[in-house]
Amino acid sequence: MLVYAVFSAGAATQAAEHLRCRNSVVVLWPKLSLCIFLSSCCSCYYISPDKKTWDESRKDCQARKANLVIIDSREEQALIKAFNKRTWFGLTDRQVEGTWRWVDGTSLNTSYWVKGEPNNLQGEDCALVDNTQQHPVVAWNDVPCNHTNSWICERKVMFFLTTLSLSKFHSL
Ligand SMILES: [Ca+2]
Ligand SMILES: [Ca+2]
Repeated sequence: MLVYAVFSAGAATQAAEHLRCRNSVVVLWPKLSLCIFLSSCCSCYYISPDKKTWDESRKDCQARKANLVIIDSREEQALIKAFNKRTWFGLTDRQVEGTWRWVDGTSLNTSYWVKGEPNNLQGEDCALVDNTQQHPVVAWNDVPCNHTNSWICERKVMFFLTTLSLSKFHSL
């Protein structure tokens, strides 16, 4: 079973809609974060209410002991699309034009670019999720890194549902 703990005001409704479809449990939490518990791994997310450049967004994530989200499954991409916000995530081709890398240095294997993207139209080196796309999953576009957008941080957590407790959430 998949259990999602949602503690975001803005994204909670959208995420809850998404999660209901997946027969999951949603737990509301009075913090701007969201945790997903799978059988083998867990991630907590932060969905920003404000907007910053890609670099500023990444710094914000690092200050939360996290990083811009690395999307490594279709399910995770669908979840992030379901937040329905125009958001930065942890993918850039800044170092080598056309070679997209995640913020942990790993290369891009599976991608969800909108048709015609990435096009590097204005020297576009940072990727975002375009919430205006109708497709439930495909939504990536490359845009200039100095544009300001909302962002999503991800932090992997090392505990399982059985050990879930209020104190552990607060310690995040
Ligand atoms: Ca580029
Ligand atoms: Ca583009």
